[in-house]
Amino acid sequence: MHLGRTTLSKFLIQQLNTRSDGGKLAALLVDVAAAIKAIAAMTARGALGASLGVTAARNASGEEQKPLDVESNTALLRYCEWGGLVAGMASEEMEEPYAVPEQYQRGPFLLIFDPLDGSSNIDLNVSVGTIFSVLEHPGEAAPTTADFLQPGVKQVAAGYAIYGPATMLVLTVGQGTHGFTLDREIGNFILTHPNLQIPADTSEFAINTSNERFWEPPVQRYVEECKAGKTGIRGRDFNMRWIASMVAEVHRILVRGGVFMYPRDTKTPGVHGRLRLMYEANPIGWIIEQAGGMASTGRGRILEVQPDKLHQKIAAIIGSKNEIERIERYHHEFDSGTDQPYTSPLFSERGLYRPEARR
Ligand code: AFP
Repeated sequence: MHLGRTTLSKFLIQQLNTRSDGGKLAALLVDVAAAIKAIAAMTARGALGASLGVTAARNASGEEQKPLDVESNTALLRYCEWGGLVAGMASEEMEEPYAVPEQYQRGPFLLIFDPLDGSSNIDLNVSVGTIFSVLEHPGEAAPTTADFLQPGVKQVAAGYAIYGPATMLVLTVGQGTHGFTLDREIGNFILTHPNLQIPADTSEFAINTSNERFWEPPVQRYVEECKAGKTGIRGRDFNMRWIASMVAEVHRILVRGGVFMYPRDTKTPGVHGRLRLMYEANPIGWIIEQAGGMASTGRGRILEVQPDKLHQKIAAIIGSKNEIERIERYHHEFDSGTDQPYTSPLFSERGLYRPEARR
């Protein structure tokens, strides 16, 4: 066993030593990591645990809750509420923010999380994850919902865990994106992937193509061009992957490049995307940016979007820089009516996106 390895706590102490509240932020991230280890143990039991199937409950977005969604949520609350580090927490699985119980001290941070992302995969033994984001609490009193509604540029830490063949924790505190692997024998996260960098170009994309008819034309155009491969204007073949677990998708992109899209669509009237701004898009967006990639709605930087609701959904197009710039250009050309003629049926005379239907 190599004893000189960098553990998560050592790494955080070194990275955060210039912040006046760096010790507290490091301690909070160590608590989050402890919750993640507990969730890793629960998910690893698979069918041997009693946590597969669904509960009768639904979350704030009306989706079925699995027992492991609820247990992972509870793990994060219990591990992080007691230490005087958070003023409150908000979760994809809870309608309202969670106030720190009276017996504990309130701390300077707000913790936001999706306790088990990709939970539709749990029963299939496919990778799932946890996503989290840390903000400063702007006040002294118990936080209100409004205190949580800060744009992603205000995050002071963000990360995700992936429960795959190995459990990994990937995080940023604004000085690059770094990956840690859980050493199960000693119970520590060890720095194994320092300074992850996403290649600027890629030939791989991830999107749920069953939604194709609901996409906007710029996304239609991009995907059509990728699918045309060598025979089209891109002049090279692309590959496509879809795991239905954003964390697993993003992890692949961090390691070998790619584009992940859950774009704006017309599937559910009035809802402009599938992913949650505060629980998924902001933390993942910052991690991607810190690794040299981009995170966009198609029309601008995700991290600059001012949230107006805790459970707000948003379009997310993230990954390799040159590809995201191209997709943003396609949106701009579409919005300004300067895009090229396109043969998709959606553009036909009776199509959904006739020129006069454009905003
Ligand atoms: P769940 O956590 O409810 O499974 O949602 C996962 C997710 O938000 C994201 O991780 C996936 O990319 C996306 O949903 C998958 O959605 P599809 O149902 O369109 O495959």
